[in-house]
Amino acid sequence: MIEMSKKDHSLAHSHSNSIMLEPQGQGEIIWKFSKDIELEMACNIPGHYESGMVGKIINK
Ligand SMILES: [Cu+2]
Repeated sequence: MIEMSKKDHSLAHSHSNSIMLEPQGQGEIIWKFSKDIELEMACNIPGHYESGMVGKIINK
């Protein structure tokens, strides 16, 4: 996927709120919240959201 993102820049993740990983890869994003919040996080690769690459962030 990282190689694909070099060719199709719409797939690139170049800002601090996302990370691109190879399958089985690991990474870390640190988000700090100043209040209780519920968010949805998801992969933005076409078809991945629909395949279930989505989750919730609940900060309480
Ligand atoms: Cu994905």
